[in-house]
Amino acid sequence: DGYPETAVLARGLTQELMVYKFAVDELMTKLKILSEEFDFAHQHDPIEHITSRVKQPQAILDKMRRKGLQPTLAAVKEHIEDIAGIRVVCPFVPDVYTVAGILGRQDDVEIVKTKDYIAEPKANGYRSLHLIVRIPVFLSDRVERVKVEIQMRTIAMDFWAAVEHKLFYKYDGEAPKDFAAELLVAAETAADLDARMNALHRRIR
Ligand code: 0O2
Repeated sequence: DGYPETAVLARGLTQELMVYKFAVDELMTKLKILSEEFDFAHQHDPIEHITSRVKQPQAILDKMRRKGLQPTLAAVKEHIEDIAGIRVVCPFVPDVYTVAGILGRQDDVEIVKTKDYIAEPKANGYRSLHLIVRIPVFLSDRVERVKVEIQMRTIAMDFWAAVEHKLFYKYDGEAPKDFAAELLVAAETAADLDARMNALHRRIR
């Protein structure tokens, strides 16, 4: 973007971002094991699917600017907690807490922060359980403790969030008047669907 210091930082970040990929790889393996073993032990897989991503250097710098922070490597590491991101989508609401609980009890997983937007949805209706975890990554000459953001939600919550993300970005913050109210109703409809599906699941079991 023409700023020499951010160009230098973007290059430095590319190297730094490697450990975030390793942290994501480790957590993806943990979650896959959890999914498979829980299914075997309880005849129910609490995970529908998992996706992951490491934020692009430019997206990290854009977020620093939005937050009004100095674009230094130390500041990025401290303030951007979703450089490494994993999204766990579960069939039912209780599965979200089951997976979070099992993961949090693992010795090498440190829960840094929990934001429960399922218990307390955001004003726009957004629901998800967000965990910031820290896990050790063993490198050739050192161990790095790397932060990863894990977003956990049901299929219905994921549907709402994916579509809301699209609509919100399309309107660029200048949405029609009734837009927010419609989104909120849609989020409540999704939550109702979750409750109905969970009730059916409980009856079958
Ligand atoms: P993107 O484009 O998904 O990467 P932070 O801004 O992360 O430092 P904050 O705002 O306290 O701190 O984090 P929070 O509330 O835990 O939310 C972080 C991420 O959750 C967002 O990342 C989104 O992915 C998701 N999220 C939060 N609120 C909403 C929402 O209302 N709608 C949707 N669709 N997603 C949401 P980014 O980097 O903001 O965006």
